[in-house]
Amino acid sequence: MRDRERSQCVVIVGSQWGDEGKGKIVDVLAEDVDVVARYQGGSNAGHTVHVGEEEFILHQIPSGILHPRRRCLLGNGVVFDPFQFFQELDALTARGIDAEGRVGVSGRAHLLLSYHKVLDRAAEARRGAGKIGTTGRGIGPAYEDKVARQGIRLADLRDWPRAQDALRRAAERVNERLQLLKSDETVDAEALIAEVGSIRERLLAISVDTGRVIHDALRDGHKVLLEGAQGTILDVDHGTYPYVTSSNTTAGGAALGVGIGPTLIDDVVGVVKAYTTRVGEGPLPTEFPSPMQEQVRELGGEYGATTGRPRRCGWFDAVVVRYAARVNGLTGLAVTKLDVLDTLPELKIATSYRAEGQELDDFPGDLGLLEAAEPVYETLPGWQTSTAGARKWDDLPRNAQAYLRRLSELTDTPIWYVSVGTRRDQIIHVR
Ligand code: 2SA
Ligand code: GDP
Ligand code: MG
Repeated sequence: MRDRERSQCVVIVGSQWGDEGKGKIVDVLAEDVDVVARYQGGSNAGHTVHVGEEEFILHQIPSGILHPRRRCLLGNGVVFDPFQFFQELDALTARGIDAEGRVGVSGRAHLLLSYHKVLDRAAEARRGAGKIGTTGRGIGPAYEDKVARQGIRLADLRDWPRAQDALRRAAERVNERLQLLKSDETVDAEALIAEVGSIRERLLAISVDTGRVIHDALRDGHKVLLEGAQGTILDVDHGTYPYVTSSNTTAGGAALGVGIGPTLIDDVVGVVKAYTTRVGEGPLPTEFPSPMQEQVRELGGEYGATTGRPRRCGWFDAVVVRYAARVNGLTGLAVTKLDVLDTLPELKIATSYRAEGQELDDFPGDLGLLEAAEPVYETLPGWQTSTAGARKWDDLPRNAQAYLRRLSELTDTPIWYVSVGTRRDQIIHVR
């Protein structure tokens, strides 16, 4: 039995298609940690945290920020949108959260600038019916620049004349690309330079070596959470490519994305909804038909926390979560939104898929096979009682316990936390 109380460095990873409630779980666990760091993604993320009557939706700032004194970092694996970040920071300050002195961004993080968003929208328009359904936050183009070795990192702003040259070259390149994409938009190099110049000093002041900060914190006996964004099935390597985001969302990306060695990680907590949702295009084998689709969307308030788009909903898919357990090396699960299922008379769980005459018990990498996949379901009785007030395992109705036990068995992962509402206190620590 792992002694999770003694773990110093824990990854919190989305284990479906994102929006599993990572923000809520990070906020709950941040009670007991010193540093929270994001390791990938950017302002495409929408992590919701409720404190008392107030709701906060965090896009780039880690979900530990609502606890006083926690150090909140954005690692090198993040594509960093400085304007959105300062907006978020200023909005927190205006709401009485003293955040400014507690945030740091890796100097090695790539900047995501306005032209990345222009390119994101133009590329989606060009894809037409084959669109990915991106958030339009510039994520794909920013990672493209990074991998093509033409990005601009936060630390690159220190040498301002050189950075200005890089911005001029970027504007030229982007304008060529926009023409190819048949977009009417253009980027003005001097306006871009003025824009970046206006925040340069403020940016350089928050630049840190996140790997060093985390390494030293761990050495000094402090606790660290590495907060994933999106989810396993949106990982650029392990997800439903090309219907994915452009980063490694999985736990392997955590060490890489903040700059520590993987041997420093003690535990990996997979956050899963008690059912399934996805926002954007691409296969979703257990998707509900109408009107169940709309019913669960309303019960769960399933709308994008960044774009407001309706999320697609479906039954819990144990094939997905079993795969996520393996790919991430999950040591425990946090099951969220159990309360959303409170009124349903019966519940289904997909235990395998049938496709092209075969039974698949593992999540296929072949998109065609996945698109053809018909889930094989197991049906369990519902509990039709409110779980919102449950604070320990024994408070849960027997059928809810049986449902959770079955999720754990099918995914071969112990359940460590069960969330039964949006509030901080609506959490069960399963012992
Ligand atoms: P992108 O913008 O290039 O990362 O989009 C690529 C795919 O990744 C999906 N994606 C997300 N899926 C779930 N939640 C995300 N964050 C927001 C939220 C989404 C929103 O918290 O609700 O508000 O729409 C997120 N970010 C990216 C995206 O839908 C594409 O399928
Ligand atoms: P994240 O991206 O993984 O942080 O998740 P989001 O914030 O995008 O979406 C999760 C939504 O579910 C948010 O609106 C949360 O407030 C809400 N939520 C989280 N946990 C629970 C829960 O246990 N019950 C209910 N009803 N809502 C929850
Ligand atoms: Mg979200």
